[in-house]
Amino acid sequence: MNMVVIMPTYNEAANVGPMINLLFGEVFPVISGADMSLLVVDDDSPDGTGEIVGKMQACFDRLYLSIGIKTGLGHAYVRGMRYAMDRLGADAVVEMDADFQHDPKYLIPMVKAFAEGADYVIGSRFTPGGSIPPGWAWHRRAVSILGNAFARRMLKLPGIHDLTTGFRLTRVRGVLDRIDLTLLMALNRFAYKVDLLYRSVMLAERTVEVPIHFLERHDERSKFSVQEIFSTLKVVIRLRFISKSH
Ligand SMILES: Nc1nc2c(ncn2[C@@H]2O[C@H](COP(=O)(O)OP(=O)(O)OP(=O)(O)O)[C@@H](O)[C@H]2O)c(=O)[nH]1
Ligand SMILES: [Mg+2]
Repeated sequence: MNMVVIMPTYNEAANVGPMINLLFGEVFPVISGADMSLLVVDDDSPDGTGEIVGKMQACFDRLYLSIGIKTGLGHAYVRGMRYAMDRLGADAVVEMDADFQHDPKYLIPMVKAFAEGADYVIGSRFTPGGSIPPGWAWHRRAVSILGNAFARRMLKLPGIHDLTTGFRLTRVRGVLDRIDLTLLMALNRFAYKVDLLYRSVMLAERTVEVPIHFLERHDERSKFSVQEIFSTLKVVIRLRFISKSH
């Protein structure tokens, strides 16, 4: 069983090396029942992230690199998902950040849930046992909590507590291979995530949430923006109308 962790990077020179070493050194070896690969999807980062990964490929057979131009996070994921399905023969893919906000240790319960029959596994910050960073300012916490509650109601997914998380595992056959990735909304932004989640949940026979503690970024640079919030709300509202008309 071929599992490909897809990790988009843009200016992650400080994080990507330690992340690759942690995954191949400590996490992948303790995962049984899946052959784990890592695909870094870099958008020609000016800080040399791609070169670091390129050099490390000499040490790790199952480390892959796709370099492209920067057109936004969703497009990077689409490129990575195509690569994983078409060239690496992935049976499942994982979406995961490179900046240590997603603790790689959660891959272990996520792959386990998949091995036990889940088609879609959500690394959830809002399910009991999960959390958002306690250091986040109140307004950022409020946006995250209220935004999720709104999306959950609008999309009528009461059983799903985290619709905007970036840490997810998807079965290829029957789920990812049935989604036309080019049609996803807001691929130039983070907002594509809620569209992809909605479609995946609709296609998956079994969706499971695994609680995660979402960590603070390693450096304190943050791209949290009002534009991203509005873009996500817009996608949720459009999805609601699309689902109604069916
Ligand atoms: N290839 C690619 N990767 C990206 C792009 N934008 C973000 N990323 C990567 O996607 C992951 C998530 O992006 P972040 O910038 O950490 O987003 P975030 O966690 O919502 O925001 P922060 O609070 O800034 O960490 C990281 O691994 C980034 O390096 C992009 O346009 N292209
Ligand atoms: Mg981040």
